[in-house]
Amino acid sequence: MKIEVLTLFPDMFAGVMSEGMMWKARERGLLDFSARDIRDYSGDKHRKVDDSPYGGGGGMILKADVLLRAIEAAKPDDAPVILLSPQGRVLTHQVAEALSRQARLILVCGRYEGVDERLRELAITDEISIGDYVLTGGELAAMVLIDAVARLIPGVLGAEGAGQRDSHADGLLEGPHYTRPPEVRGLTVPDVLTSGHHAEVARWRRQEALKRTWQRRPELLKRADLSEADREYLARLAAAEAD
Ligand code: 4G3
Repeated sequence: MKIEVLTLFPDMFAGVMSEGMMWKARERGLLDFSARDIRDYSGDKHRKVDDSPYGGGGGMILKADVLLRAIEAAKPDDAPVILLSPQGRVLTHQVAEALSRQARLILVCGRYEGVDERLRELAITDEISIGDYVLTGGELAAMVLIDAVARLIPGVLGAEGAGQRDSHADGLLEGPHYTRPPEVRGLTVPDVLTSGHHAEVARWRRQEALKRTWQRRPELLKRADLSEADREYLARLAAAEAD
C-alpha cells in the first residue's frame, strides 16, 4: 500500500513512520509512505496557505486552491482522498479493515479552523474522525489511522492473521493475558492457563472476553457474532449480578 500525506508539518511523521512495526512494513515493501508539504503548493511568494473566513468571525481557513494543487500533485489515479476531521465518520476496526484493502490512500491533514468547504466538493472522497474530540491538526489523527490500517495489511504483523485476534476484530474486547513469573506480589495466574487443556483454555478466554465486554462496553454485544453458548454465559453473568 502507498500512503501519501498532505500536511503543513511533514516532520511530525518522521518518528512514528521510522520505528517498530511501521518501519518493518516499509522495509518489507508492504508500505510506501511519503509526506508532502502543503506549503510547497501555495503559489505565493509568502507561502500563504490560509485566509480569514468570508462573513467574518475568528480563525483561519485552509485555502481550497492550495490544497487542490497539493492533492493533484499526489494523485495520478483514483486513489481515495481522505480528510481527517472531527466531522468525519468515526474510525473503527471495520473502517480500518476496509481501508487496508486499498492500494493507495491520500490523507489530508487540516489545521486552523478547517478547510474551505469547496475542497470537500471537489476533491475529498471520504472524511474520517478518530473520535469525538478536537486536535490542533489532523496529523495525529492521520498517524492513528495509518497505524490502525498498516497493521492489518497481510504480512505486516508477524503471525499471519494476528490482527484477527485483537480486541474489536470479532466485535469483543480481549480478556486478560498473563506471562512469567507465575507469581507477582502474591498474585498468581488462573490455573486453567497452566493446565495444558487447550479446549478449556479456549473456552475460558472466550468467556473472559465476553465478561470484559459485558462489563465495560455492553453496547458492543449487540453487534458481536455470538454463539448459543456465548448467550448462555452472558445470561448467567446477568443473573449473577441480579442476586
Ligand atoms: C477542523 C481530526 C479541525 C477541521 C482533525 C481539521 C480532530 C480530528 C481540523 C478540520 C482535528 C479527529 C484539525 N481534530 N477527531 N483537527 O479525528 O478539517
